[in-house]
Amino acid sequence: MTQAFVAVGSNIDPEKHLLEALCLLARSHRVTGVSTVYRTEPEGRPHDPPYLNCVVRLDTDMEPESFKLKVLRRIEDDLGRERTSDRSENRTIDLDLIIFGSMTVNSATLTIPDPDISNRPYLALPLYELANALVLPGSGKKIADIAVSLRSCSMEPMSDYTELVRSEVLKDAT
Ligand code: PH2
Ligand code: MG
Ligand code: MG
Repeated sequence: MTQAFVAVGSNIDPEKHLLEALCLLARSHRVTGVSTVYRTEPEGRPHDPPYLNCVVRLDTDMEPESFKLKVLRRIEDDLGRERTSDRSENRTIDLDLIIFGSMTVNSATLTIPDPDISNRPYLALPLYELANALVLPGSGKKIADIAVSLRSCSMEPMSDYTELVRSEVLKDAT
């Protein structure tokens, strides 16, 4: 069993899609933690709608590549995610595998830990909330140090919505 962390993002009808995606994920996997959900400014494309972002922690028996393709990619497809050559296109849901136990992966289709953890506050701060002692496999960087270095960036916590998501997704978690 491996403990993995998945980053969740949406900027098309995000309240609906983030909750739906996590309910689907919880059908096949034990989700053991849901970070605070934040409303965040779109990174890179300032005129796009704002995002909702969070990170979830779960246990899996799968290998990282098949978890990505058979679980995360399927949920993205089910929620109508459209893929274009623009990697920052507005999206119904984005599910990124960012940490997979103590593994590092560097393949054509997957890089773990996700290099964006070091420069995207919407990844680093929720990850720190769920795993404050985490040391990133490979680089040895502490998530605590990264989170402090990125702390100034603007992210609005969505307290009520976070509680709603947790009550649906962590129902059966012990
Ligand atoms: N994802 C992107 C591009 N920009 N901005 C925010 N705030 N949140 C995201 O998840 C995000 C983004 C492409 O992956
Ligand atoms: Mg992404
Ligand atoms: Mg993605």
